[in-house]
Amino acid sequence: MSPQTAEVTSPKNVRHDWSDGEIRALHDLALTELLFRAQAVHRQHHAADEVQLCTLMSIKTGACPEDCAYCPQSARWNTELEVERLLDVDTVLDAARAARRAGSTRFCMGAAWRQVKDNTDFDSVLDMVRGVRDLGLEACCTLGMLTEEQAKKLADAGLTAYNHNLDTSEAFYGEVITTRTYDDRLRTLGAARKAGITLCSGGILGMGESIEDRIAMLLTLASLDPHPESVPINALVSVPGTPLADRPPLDTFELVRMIATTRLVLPTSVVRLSAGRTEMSDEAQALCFMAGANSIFAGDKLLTTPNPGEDRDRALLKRLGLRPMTQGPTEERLRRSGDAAQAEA
Ligand code: SAM
Ligand code: DTB
Ligand code: SF4
Repeated sequence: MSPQTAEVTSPKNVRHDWSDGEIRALHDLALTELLFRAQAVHRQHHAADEVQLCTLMSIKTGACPEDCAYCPQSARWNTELEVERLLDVDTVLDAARAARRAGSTRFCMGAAWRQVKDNTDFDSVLDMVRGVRDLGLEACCTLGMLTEEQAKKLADAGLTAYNHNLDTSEAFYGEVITTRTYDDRLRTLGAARKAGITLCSGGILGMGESIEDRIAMLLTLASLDPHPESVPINALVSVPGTPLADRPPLDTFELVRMIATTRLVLPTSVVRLSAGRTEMSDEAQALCFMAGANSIFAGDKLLTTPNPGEDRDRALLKRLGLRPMTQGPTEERLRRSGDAAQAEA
């Protein structure tokens, strides 16, 4: 059995039968109690002082046919974004090498596509994946919808994870995106999982969704078996020109509650404090780490919007006494489940 096939077995003590009432009750605990419980669960499965650094790169930017209301890359909104066709493989691998030098253990490549097409661009992405893996980094891609055959090709190239966010609840989804359905999203996640690729799937807070919507999204994520190994929690970056440009900023404690609740219902997943950190204080980020977040995006850019940058993050981690992980945790998990499978054989 290959390590990636072995991963498709749920670890023990992880629940897939949460109810929305149970999740809501956790979410609404006194913040002190919620943080205490989340920290206890975090320590059962993760090192308390380690944070994974990941680097994002937009490998194809803008002119996307989808109508995601939050996204600066949709062709429907006038966001003055510079459109860029697919970057060449060497440019991407140079960036991956720089990311590794700066301490990242995962390199995530994002393309503003509705779906992957079987063409030379996809062949280049497969070369990028092989190149990133050869550097010893975890490789993640987010390329839109995938067929099972395309997922298999990505798996064969060595892809560690596929990012495809549910973004919000099924009920609120149509308020944000009309050009694809929640089921389309779940189908792509299923295709990636079937190919043996680990899943990265989470959401965005602050788009006007209710607390019920946030809980419903967590319930859907926690119902997946196995759970997504990686769960990004993004605070909306409100970009001028998008329909969500004028959303008020997310309340820090609402973010912290969601991170802690995510940690409790998805105990073994890496919880990523993703977009929106530029607007957050060091104290807010510290609370997110206390709540169970154990990964951030490093570098001064996310896909198209600003991120705090190396200097500020180095200072933040130093101030908090946190260490960047030296090995990708998903990689380690795949290796361990592969070893266990071999021992059983
Ligand atoms: N086109 C692919 C897709 O939609 O799956 C991949 C790229 S897309 C930019 C990746 C994710 O970035 C989205 O699913 C969304 O969760 C997140 N994202 C995009 N714009 C954002 C924003 N303004 N604020 C926070 N997150 C955002
Ligand atoms: C995720 O959940 N957040 C990242 C990554 N996965 C691909 C993307 C955030 C994008 C923020 C808006 C931008 O920079 O364009
Ligand atoms: Fe396109 Fe992805 Fe942005 Fe939606 S989130 S507009 S699919 S790049």
